[in-house]
Amino acid sequence: MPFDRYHIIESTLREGEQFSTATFTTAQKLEIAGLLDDFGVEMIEMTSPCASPQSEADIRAVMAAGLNARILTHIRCHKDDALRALDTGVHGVDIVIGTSPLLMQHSHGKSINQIVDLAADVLTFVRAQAPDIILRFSTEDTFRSRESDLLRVYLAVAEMGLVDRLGVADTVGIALPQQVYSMVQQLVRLTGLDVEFHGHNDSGCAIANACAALEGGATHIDTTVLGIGERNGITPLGGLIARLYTLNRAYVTKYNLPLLPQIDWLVADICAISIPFNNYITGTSAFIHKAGIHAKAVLADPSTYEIIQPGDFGLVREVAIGHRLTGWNGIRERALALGLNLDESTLKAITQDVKRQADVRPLALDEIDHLLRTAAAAAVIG
Ligand code: HCA
Ligand code: CU
Repeated sequence: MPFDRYHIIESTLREGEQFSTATFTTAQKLEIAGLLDDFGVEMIEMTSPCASPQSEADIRAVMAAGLNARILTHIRCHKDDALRALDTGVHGVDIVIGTSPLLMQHSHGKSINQIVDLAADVLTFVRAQAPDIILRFSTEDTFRSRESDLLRVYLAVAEMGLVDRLGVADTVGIALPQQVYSMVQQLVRLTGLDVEFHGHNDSGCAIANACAALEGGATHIDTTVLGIGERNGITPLGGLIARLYTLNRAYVTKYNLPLLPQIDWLVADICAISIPFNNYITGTSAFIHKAGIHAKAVLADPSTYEIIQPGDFGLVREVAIGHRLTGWNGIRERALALGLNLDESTLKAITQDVKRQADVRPLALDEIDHLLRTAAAAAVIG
């Protein structure tokens, strides 16, 4: 079952570097890679050494850090690129070439037969140079490619017996989960190779598509921290974790979950962006319960309205009480937290007072505390 044996290919240092505000220094790359390694991602993908001199030096720097994660780099289907990638000593090389009519025309100008010949040439070359390297071949824009073209390329590559993994890429974020499922399932069935899914989020399906890929038999999923990448990015690491955790917590216990907030905060800080309020797990409101009905049930048993336990990620839930939707159970909980034992009618009266005042503006916690303490003092005097 793929959910039990999937690997994360964390591409913040490759796809993530293609995000509008991401320019990582060497020190930042080392910090991000180190945290991702501590979190437990199995593979870290880095920008091609052909991109710039610093990109090449950074691969060497991360390699020298001796992390547990396998370090991969991502290159075009070119022998020159492959040679430079191999020279860095990386553990794996991810090779990609466009197969959609649009990319064949505007990106590299090659026909499907030429793509197959080039793949044979480059893959044979890499394998001869580095028999033990982890080698992956991927088609770019898989979901706008003709199915017959895809099968021709993938089957030819599989028959060469040179790659460890085939990649499927939803480059423009157009695929639906059912399409991803079918494509992956077909590749697994026809080739028996490991299959990787890389999905963009232009239409909001990146997490669902990654999950569908796993259901279809994919063994590797690409993520980036907060989902950063070209345009609005790809499957976010935290979002994938949230999705898999809620299927079965056992699927994600291999990762050091309490590190996730730190990883999200670090990358947000480096990219000078804020974490969206509705982000999976680390969004500011991810564990805030507000309406009185919710508060009552959550205080009795958090699983009534929570499918993810914040404590698993080193986070805490909050029951918000200073608003007009508040209920007396939430107010009572606060009184108890302050060590105040108020009777039910007093708590209900305070609740009505909070609602009246919150109709004008929300109350801060210390204002509610003041109401509770005043009532407690009056009860003692009375
Ligand atoms: C790119 C394209 C890519 C490659 C994905 C892959 C995409 O920016 O080079 O190699 O699996 O989305 O198709 O990121
Ligand atoms: Cu991409």
